[in-house]
Amino acid sequence: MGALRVWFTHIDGTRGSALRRVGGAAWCVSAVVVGTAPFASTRSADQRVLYLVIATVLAVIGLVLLTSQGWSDRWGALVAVTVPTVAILVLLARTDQVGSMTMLLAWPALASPYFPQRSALWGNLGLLAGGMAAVIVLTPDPRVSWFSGVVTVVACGVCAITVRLIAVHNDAIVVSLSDRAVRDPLTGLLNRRAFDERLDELWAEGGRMTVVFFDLDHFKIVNDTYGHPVGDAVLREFAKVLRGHVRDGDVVARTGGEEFGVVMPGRGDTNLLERAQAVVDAFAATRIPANDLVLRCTVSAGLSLREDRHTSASHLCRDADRALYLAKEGGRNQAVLRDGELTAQG
Ligand code: GH3
Ligand code: MG
Ligand code: MG
Repeated sequence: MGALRVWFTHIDGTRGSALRRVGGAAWCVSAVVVGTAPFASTRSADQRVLYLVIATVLAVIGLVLLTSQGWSDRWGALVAVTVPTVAILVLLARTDQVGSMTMLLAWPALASPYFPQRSALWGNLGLLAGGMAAVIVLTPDPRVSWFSGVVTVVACGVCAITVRLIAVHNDAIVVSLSDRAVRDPLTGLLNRRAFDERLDELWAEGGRMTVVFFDLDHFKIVNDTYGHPVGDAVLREFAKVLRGHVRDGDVVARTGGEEFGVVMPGRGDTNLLERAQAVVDAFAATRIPANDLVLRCTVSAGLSLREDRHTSASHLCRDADRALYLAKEGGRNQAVLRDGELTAQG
């Protein structure tokens, strides 16, 4: 059970790796069953060889699905889909015991949806259709007909396409769930938890960084005067302004009700105070339509640059908080930088 939980909790990226691992394990278990079963019953030597070949094919697919995380998908698909398909087709073309063995082609066909490129699926179905036509012409087994060939190709196609649709749906759910876990639904910015996590990561990297906290001014009055929905519109508007002023790599979050945080990694020497003040000024100049009115609101900001005296990320944040407090005390609608023991105002 523990191992199963580990599989499912490590779902990441497209074509969920958990799905791939479950599929891989199923293939390997099937390989063991198919490889050993004929020896526990009365089978001819020829049939036992056939079953062993089939078990090998299943084991190859299973092992590739389990271990190909680091491989390029192209190679994974080649080994888990194309090679077994060709191997089975050659086997079918040469034996007079085809019977229901054509259904073996379903195994690599079912492996194809685990690989993101569509060519793994469509290419394999094309190979399968052409290969089956060749098998029908070449096989010494008179029981193999065009009808059974068409049924095989259609059945494999339907199974593979169904699994692919499920996998794509699964990917979409995983992406949306992981996105929802880190985003604030009102503004679309990162939430507090994601902010703290990114802050800790950047702190651990050890480089230069600056934390800025923004807090809307007298926001309670906005809510009390115009109502909560108008307050929400103001929050969304500020998020828009903030987004317009950050650079790639900055971490931007709504850290609380009307509080926002930005972590700017790797920039300690540029005009940080001016940049924060630019956000403050842009917001003060923004006309926010609300019901029949147009509102103007302001925001205060506090900044702190990482310095040697900072012992932790929360120490750095405390300094940014302190600067924000000074900005409020100094009359609001301004940015204040906490720099060592000195405090400069923008
Ligand atoms: P200051 O200038 O000192 O920051 O004053 P303030 O009124 O902005 O601060 P205060 O902490 O007194 O009020 C914050 C308000 O933010 C209170 C709360 O109703 C409001 N708020 C918190 N979350 C939300 C939200 O999601 N939507 C709306 N509309 N209001 C919110
Ligand atoms: Mg506040
Ligand atoms: Mg406030």
